[in-house]
Amino acid sequence: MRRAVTGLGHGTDNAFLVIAGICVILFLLIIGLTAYFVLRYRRSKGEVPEDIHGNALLETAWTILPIFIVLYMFYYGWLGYDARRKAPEGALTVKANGQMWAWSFEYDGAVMSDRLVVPVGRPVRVVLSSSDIIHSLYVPAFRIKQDAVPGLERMVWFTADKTGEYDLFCTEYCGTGHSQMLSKAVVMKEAEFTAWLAGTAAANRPSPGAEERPSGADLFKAKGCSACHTTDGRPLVGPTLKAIFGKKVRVSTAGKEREVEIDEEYLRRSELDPATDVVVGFPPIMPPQKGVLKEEELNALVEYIKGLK
Ligand SMILES: [Cu+2]
Repeated sequence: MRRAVTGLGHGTDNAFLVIAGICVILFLLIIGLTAYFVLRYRRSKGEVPEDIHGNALLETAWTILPIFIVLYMFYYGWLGYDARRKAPEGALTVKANGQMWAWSFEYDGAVMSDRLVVPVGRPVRVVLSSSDIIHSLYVPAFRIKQDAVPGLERMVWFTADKTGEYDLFCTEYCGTGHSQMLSKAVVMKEAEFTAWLAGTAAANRPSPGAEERPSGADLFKAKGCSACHTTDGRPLVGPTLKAIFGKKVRVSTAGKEREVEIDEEYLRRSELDPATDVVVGFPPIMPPQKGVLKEEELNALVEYIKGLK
């Protein structure tokens, strides 16, 4: 598999190769000997000698040898594990948060992104958290995989050594939208990365004089809405939000079906407490945003959805 990481990534590959190599050797040895004995001592040849009972040397050997083989495998695994426990000083810190069903990445508490953007050749420390249940951040090209656990902070680090775009997955089954929980890890040259960071920070910042208001379109991605709702008419895990404002929709309210018009109040209710009215034909699985979204974020999202034509 394509690798785009220095140091630790080699350790992972080495551990894999060492363990796989030992398995292949053992497999060939055991199957080879079995096949040889089956042929050599087959009954029709009448060459079966008398039964052998006990052989101290042989039994000691096949007990002691495997112990060393297993310890050797453990040693290689330990090397990789130990090196991963502590990120180098001065590593760039990125906060990653998993939620059903999207990743969001935060730089310096200000810049938000739905992709993991990192500079090439610099160690990056990813601090993982989760808003709901266990997710797991997995970037095969970086040879990293670490669970994001609610209530705990977990850490993983790497140094990417090739620019480019790499697949980023959630690898802990986390519900209906799990397979949509995809993103990209983007490795940029240091100068490009600095420009990206500044550009994204400027886009996130309100223009001077304007009141502080996050953009609904950015929130829609950053808060993970886009993992389940499209704006182009396709249904996903949840219904599409294309041109829904003012439309009538059939919902299930406390087990009874009814028709409601999608107005501002409905949009607010559907975000804060989605279980109240569940659109018929979709599962009642959206996580409530009460206490998650700030008032201005909710307003921005409602405005954004209203404007989707
Ligand atoms: Cu997940």
